[in-house]
Amino acid sequence: MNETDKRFMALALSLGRRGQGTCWPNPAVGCVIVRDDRIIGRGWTQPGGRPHAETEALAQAGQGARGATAYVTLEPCAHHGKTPPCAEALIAAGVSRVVAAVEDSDPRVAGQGFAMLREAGIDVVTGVLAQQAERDLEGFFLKTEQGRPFVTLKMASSFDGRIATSTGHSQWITGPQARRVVHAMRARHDAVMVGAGTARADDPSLTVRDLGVEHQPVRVVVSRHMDIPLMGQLARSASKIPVWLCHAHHPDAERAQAWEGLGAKLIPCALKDHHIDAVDLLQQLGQAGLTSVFCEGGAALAASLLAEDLVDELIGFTAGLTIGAEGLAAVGTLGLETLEAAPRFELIETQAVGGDVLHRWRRASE
Ligand code: AOF
Ligand code: ZN
Repeated sequence: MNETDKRFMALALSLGRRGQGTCWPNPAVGCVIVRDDRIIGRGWTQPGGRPHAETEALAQAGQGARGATAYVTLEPCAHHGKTPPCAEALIAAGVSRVVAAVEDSDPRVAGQGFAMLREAGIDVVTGVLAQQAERDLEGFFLKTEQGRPFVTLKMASSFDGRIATSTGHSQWITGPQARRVVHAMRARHDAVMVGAGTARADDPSLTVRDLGVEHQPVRVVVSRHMDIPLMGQLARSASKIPVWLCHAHHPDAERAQAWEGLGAKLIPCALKDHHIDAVDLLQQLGQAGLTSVFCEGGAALAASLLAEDLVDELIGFTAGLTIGAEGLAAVGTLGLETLEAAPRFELIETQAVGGDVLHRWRRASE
């Protein structure tokens, strides 16, 4: 591994990130093709997951790819999908060297892409900036290995950890800058998710606004009885921007029909202690293709995800106001008796955003 390889891989990683939130169920891969130290092709996985990053980059490079080096953030695929495998395309283009960050965990690939390249006499180097690639592709790996998407739990709360007053007044705790940052975060996830209580109390649209971004994440609403107002913002926009309703089996037929008529996708989930089972919920979302979910509350959904150890990252926006013990706590009951049993996270970032503080935490490594 040399410095030049790292430099071009860093570029491939940044290109790969452009696809985040838009290319599910596929991973957001980046690719750079370099010849004589010059970049002759760049690509990233396209919306909906196809074309793959390599196809895009090879098309730009054209004949120049002969004898060039391809930098890819994920092992090139080896399977025949709608188009032939990327490994084959790289071989056919005459690339002489392939530098990859990480192996693909999809069982259809899992080392076979590298094997195909090596068999064709291509020099293959792996593991370049692997740690960064693993982070960027974590949701895809979780989906293929555990069947569930990566979960980010975001909460905007007062200094004393409240998300609303006792009368349910919650708009706005944090300032406009924090809200803008939240919109950018939404755009990088495959889906935004809230519980029914939040959908009723805030009537949110859960869209990405004012950023010049066209792509919208899926809006997932977790509601056992599907009791979300049919005249609300989510319902009104369901025909244009996807709404997925995760509900209990055997829903009220009229409500189900109404939501389906509006264009919503209905996802029946198992129950646990009279609530939607968070484990089953995430398995269903993984099966539907999502690799990352940005959960924006409320307290009950947050608690059920935390209780099942399903939160990979926490993002808090803390505002400089206090609401008091009568306010609504950010997280519902967890039934803990000792601190040892509390879900723990490691701090990875703090930042002032307007008049609020942003803090990001990651699941603590055991
Ligand atoms: C690549 N480059 O840019 C991506 C890859 O359904 P398909 O045929 O599009 O294949 C999806 C699989 O391809 C996906 O599960 C993952 O293994 C790989 N994704 N591979 O060579 C890419 N996005
Ligand atoms: Zn491919």
